[in-house]
Amino acid sequence: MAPKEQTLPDLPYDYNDLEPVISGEIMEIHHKKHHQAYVTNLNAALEKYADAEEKGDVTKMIQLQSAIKFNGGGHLNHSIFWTNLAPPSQGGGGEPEGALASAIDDTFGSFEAFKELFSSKTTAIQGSGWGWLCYSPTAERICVCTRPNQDPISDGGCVPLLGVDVWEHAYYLQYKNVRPEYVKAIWGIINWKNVAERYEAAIAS
Ligand code: MN3
Repeated sequence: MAPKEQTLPDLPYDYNDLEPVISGEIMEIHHKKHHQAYVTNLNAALEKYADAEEKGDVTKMIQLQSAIKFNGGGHLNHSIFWTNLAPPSQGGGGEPEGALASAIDDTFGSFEAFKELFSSKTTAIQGSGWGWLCYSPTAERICVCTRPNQDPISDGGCVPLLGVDVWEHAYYLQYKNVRPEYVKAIWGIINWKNVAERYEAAIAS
């Protein structure tokens, strides 16, 4: 059976709506080229996997795992990332409210302390990767974690709430090598409503 084709999701805002924090040029390349490439390569790998599965070729199926993880992770991570962001005119920036705000205060002491921890861990990622605020259903708490490459946070059983992409393609055209400035600026466009909805869904399930 042919696998269901994965598709590039539309952004919930225009490419230049996140300026001056993220330039329209970065957003367009990031979405149309990078994210699209993960989707295209994922579909190709899934198709080959289905073919290998039909033939019972376990060797081939194992060989395809890393391409599926890398491109599938890239597709999932970016799909979350786009919705985690919003222009200030659409509610981006500010601080979380409600149950998520309480969980952040309880876990990290304050919103400022959370931002500091998230920023320092995310900035310190060696090479390419992602910083995450996630929810651990087993520990029943939120936590800040990082992942290299496109490894999905769900690997360790956690539910992703907020991801920040620190691959150079996410900031280099604008911030050059200064990753800390990009991470500092991104707080101005975080869609806390989206993050809070993800948190509420995670604790309810
Ligand atoms: Mn990216």
